[in-house]
Amino acid sequence: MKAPNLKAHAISVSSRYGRRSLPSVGLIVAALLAMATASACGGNGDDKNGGDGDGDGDGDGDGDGTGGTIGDGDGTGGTIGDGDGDGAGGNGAGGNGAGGNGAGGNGSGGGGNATGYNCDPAEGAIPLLGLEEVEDGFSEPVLVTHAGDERLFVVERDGQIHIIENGSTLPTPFIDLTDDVRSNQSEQGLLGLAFHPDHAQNGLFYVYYVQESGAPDGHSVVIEYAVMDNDPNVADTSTEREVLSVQQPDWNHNGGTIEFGPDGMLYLGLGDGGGSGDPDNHGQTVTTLLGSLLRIDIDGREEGEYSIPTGNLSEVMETAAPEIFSYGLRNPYRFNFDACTGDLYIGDVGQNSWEEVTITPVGVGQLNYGWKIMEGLHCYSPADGCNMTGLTMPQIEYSRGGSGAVIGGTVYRGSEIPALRGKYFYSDTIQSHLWYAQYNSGTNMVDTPTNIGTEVGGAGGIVAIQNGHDGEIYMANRATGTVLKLVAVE
Ligand SMILES: [Ca+2]
Ligand SMILES: [Ca+2]
Repeated sequence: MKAPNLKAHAISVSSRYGRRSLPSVGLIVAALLAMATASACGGNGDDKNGGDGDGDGDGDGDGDGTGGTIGDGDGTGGTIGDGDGDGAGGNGAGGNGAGGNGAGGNGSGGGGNATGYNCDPAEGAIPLLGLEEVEDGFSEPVLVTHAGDERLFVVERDGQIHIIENGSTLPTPFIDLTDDVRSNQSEQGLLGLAFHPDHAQNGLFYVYYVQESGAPDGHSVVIEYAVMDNDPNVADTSTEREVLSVQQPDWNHNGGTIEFGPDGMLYLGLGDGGGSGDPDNHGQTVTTLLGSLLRIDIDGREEGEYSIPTGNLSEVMETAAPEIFSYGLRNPYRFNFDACTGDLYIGDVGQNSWEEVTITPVGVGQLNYGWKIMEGLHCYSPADGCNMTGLTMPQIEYSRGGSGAVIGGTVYRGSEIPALRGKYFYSDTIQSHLWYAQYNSGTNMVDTPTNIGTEVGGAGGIVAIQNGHDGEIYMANRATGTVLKLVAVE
């Protein structure tokens, strides 16, 4: 594997399970890859929901997770796609043998619903593709995601989350945060939702939104909740716990994604604070959280509401705020981890000229993604002759063409369209484009993206491209109020 700064910035995924000695960078990288492979493909079941993983954490990539044998009862230990997704309680856990990642396994044992992520290689020819409506009637849906089972969770910008189950929306909202959420400006609102890796056992989930309180433009907050003891389809709002709060200096560039990584840490993308042209240079200022990718250990409570895992930026840059994993972002509205490789795909919305996607190999952090020294692959400040030393460049960029906003999507890991496995989907919500591209970790490049915006009948308004528990790709269209599924057209 080759990647800019890989040797310098590979990290250990240590965490709450304790820090391990690290034999060499090469082995760490190998171990991290092994971790991703083990957790995704080592067995049947949900890599998020854990199992009996007891990776030995010695960094040699030989994790011995036992999840594969108990996964869904068939013990095939094949791809994670073997999970039958029927959510038989007590089954379906596993596949989290965390091979030698130094984290000692993500599993907590028991419970969990099998997911259908399919990590097999792509096969066959890519068919004609289309978007099928799953459900309509939502108010500005900005995200669709899952909790490790077949339900789809739909996040509405003004503060409600709804569940689609068996093809229809449940009558009672999962949660209603309308009174807490500031959504009067177009980039504000309830923007992010992530389920704890052990959600099936502990019921915990996290929301990210711009809070009403706090002049001039609210605080961006991460709040933890648990579901009701007797009803996993309804949040227990009495369990509210504020995890993180960041003052917003302007109404725009609020990021929007929170997601658990393959290391079990919670990642949060914060924009540069807003305005235009990053007037306060937050992107390159590491003493503030704005303009950064944060990484915190939500289960480590010794230091307050979370703890700081090893491997963050401050280990190589003393002045950096401890929560920062990487920096130099303008507005990383949507990012996702590949469920099978753990690679991180960040869509960073551009200023006036270039939209970009940067793909970072699993576990690699302590990077500077460039803003506002650069916009995409081009100097921004200064406009000519900027110093690119040490900056991590995007693998994908395209012209805004006057206006645009990249929507970072996800990698197809489903079973229904085998030819798409490994393909990364992303869009431009304003230009109505929808692309797929194949990332090659060996060259750290993508092949020429294919634009299927016209083929699928337009992609305007799509603001989230996410996996369901089945690895298939679902989308939220904010403009039409619909949730869509990527399908093969007969
Ligand atoms: Ca802002
Ligand atoms: Ca960049």
